[in-house]
Amino acid sequence: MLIKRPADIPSSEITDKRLYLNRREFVRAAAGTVAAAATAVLGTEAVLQASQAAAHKRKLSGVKSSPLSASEKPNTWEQITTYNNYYEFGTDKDSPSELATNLKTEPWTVTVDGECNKKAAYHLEDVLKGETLEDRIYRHRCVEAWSMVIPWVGFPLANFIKRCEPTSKAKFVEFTTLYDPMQMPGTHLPPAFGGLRWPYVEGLRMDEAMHPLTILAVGLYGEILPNQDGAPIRLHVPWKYGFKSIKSIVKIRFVEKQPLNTWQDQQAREYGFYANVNPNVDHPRWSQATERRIGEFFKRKTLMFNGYGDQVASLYAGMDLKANY
Ligand SMILES: Nc1nc2c(c(=O)[nH]1)N[C@H]1C(S)=C(S)[C@@H](COP(=O)(O)O)O[C@H]1N2
Ligand SMILES: [Mo]
Repeated sequence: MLIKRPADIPSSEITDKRLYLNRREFVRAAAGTVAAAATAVLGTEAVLQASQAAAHKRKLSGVKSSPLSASEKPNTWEQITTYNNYYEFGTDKDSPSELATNLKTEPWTVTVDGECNKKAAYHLEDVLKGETLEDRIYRHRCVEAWSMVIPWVGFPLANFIKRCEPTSKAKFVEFTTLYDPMQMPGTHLPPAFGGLRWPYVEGLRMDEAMHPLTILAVGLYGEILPNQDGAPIRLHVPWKYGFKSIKSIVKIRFVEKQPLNTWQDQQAREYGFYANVNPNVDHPRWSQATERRIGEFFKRKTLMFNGYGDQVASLYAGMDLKANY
């Protein structure tokens, strides 16, 4: 093992690093180690090819526009691909665009497991089989009170779920992101420096997962999804805070009990399971009443369910949304 896991690093070394490295530099140092190791194993040429695979201008064909799109002007490609949350590649907004370029997304396997009849390791091509890709312009609201409008290319998660034939015991769907410390320098960041425990896990109630607005996205602006945005396949649930929209999915599991999602597990006071966008329920450390659209100066009012209330409010009829945040 070339790279020390946080558990292998003596605490004296961590304390030492703290004296002269900030979080960002720590992740960069880890990234350097990973890149050096990759070069040693693959040779420089292979590393260069891998980074080219993630390049801009890889058009997806046969994309239809969706009637479910928001009628707002999307953010730019530049904004959507350089201002990201993807902690596996660092906690700074510009880290994922710099550190995720070499993530190997081909071939890609999504394992389907749990309460369903069609348990299998699906190649990405099989997940996409028979799907018409749609251009879906969705509002995207991060719990940190910024927002964007993103022209995803994707298809309804419901379509894939039906093909998996969940049993009557399947009440929730659990999703897991790839965890590969060799490729993901951010996973070396100890929790004391803002790191998480991996892999990243999210969950939806079955009716949320089956809702026509819930999509699996494989593209952006008509092109293959850039790695920093969750390539090759990520969830987008437009009426929920961004952290529900899990990236680079390798496992989908049908379960009877409510899954413990990463942020609720690790900061339960601040993040719940439902995470519906709600201007009336503040985050313990800041207000959720307004948001800053990336690229705009003035803040806007945050809308209940991120403006998708007409379509999703009925899912939560009779529920106390203050208790179920
Ligand atoms: N695996 C994984 N998925 C993730 C995250 C993450 O850190 N790791 N961050 C989440 C958060 S907090 C947000 S706001 C969105 C950001 O998506 P974007 O970078 O495509 O805008 O991804 C979500 N999915
Ligand atoms: Mo977020």
